[in-house]
Amino acid sequence: MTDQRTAKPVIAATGLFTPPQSISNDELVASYNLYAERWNARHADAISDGSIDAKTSSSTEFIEKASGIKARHVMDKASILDPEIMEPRLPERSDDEPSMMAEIGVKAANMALERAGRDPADVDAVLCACSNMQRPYPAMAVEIQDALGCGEGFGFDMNVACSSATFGIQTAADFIRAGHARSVLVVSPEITSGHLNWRDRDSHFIFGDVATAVLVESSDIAPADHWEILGTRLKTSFSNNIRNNFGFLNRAHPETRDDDDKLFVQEGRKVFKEVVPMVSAMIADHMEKLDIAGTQLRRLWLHQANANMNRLIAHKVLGHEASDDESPTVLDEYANTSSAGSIIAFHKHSADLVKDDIGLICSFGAGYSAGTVFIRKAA
Ligand code: CO8
Repeated sequence: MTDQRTAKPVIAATGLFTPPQSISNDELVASYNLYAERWNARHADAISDGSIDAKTSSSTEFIEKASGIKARHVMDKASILDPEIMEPRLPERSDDEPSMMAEIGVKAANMALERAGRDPADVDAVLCACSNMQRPYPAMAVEIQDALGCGEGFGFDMNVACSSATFGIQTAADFIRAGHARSVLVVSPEITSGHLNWRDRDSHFIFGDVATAVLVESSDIAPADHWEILGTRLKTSFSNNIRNNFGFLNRAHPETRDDDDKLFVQEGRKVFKEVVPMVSAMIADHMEKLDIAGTQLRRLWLHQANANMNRLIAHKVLGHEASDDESPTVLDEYANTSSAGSIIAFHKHSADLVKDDIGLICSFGAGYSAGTVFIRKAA
């Protein structure tokens, strides 16, 4: 077993699964505007007597300017874009088949394991850390553990919305520090398209589907080319400004059941205003604790919700306007992928860093919740 005096948690490798289908802003807006036009025609009388408001059009220019999002990957493009459907259509699978979330999680996990040269049988624990679970039980993590062939160990699901992956990394690091595990997979399959209201102009552009995996290991078994975890910190503070009321008790009050309001809703502007200072202060505090100055930070892999939020946070942390190299974005291609966003940014934009470079993985979102993970390249 691990010598607890010397074992340190590290990031050994990451993996990414990107769904092949993608929707551009122009395609999304065309579909929404056709839906809105047909809806207005169907409700013409009520609109003209003033009892309901007409739906106004969405716009590519607004989306790009307000969020930085240009496209999003999805598991099923055709049905989302069909103005008569506007939901993904993912055929139900039998209990003997892999569930869709497990399937894409396994793809990302296998990439992380291959990159680390790790035999799945040597993984001690699997955490499925994401915003929406496909079912309550058996846990998605246990299915992933089985599908990967992870031998004897344990797995469980955890949900802290957009912060799930960083909360998972700290949990994995704590298992390693305590000697409970030496190799832990944190898997974040996000099928956000299933919980997004594609008929809501305010939010229809925000999310995309993806899966990521982070292999957190004890330094004594990790490949030489790893990232030391210098420190992790988590924070939550209750807010109703980002909410999803989907739940098993909804069937107990069918009279108020309405598909549209049991999906993702948010007060985007309030979130923006409240979360930017909260996260900036949290990062500054954690840096002080770790004795890291802004000038020492080579790169920030921030949560991917909004390009303008990231610009403000990065400016505060670094003390100057961040370049794309210092604070890379994946919003243009992936949109907001909830817990996976900062991990995609790290996965795609970390290979060029060199020994002793220091960076920050940071996520934030519903709860509110936020997590910071400072790392240093070991070789
Ligand atoms: N097209 C054209 N105009 C629009 C559109 C549109 N699609 N949408 C809104 N507008 C209009 C509004 O009507 C408004 O018009 P007016 O000024 O006349 O009233 C105007 O544009 C401005 O609207 P907003 O104030 O809403 O616009 P913002 O500049 O604030 O931008 C954003 C909206 C992009 C949503 C922005 O507020 C934002 O990104 N905020 C941060 C949100 C955030 O970080 N949220 C985190 C959510 S993720 C999370 O934690 C939970 C994950 C759960 C996953 C669930 C999967 C579904």
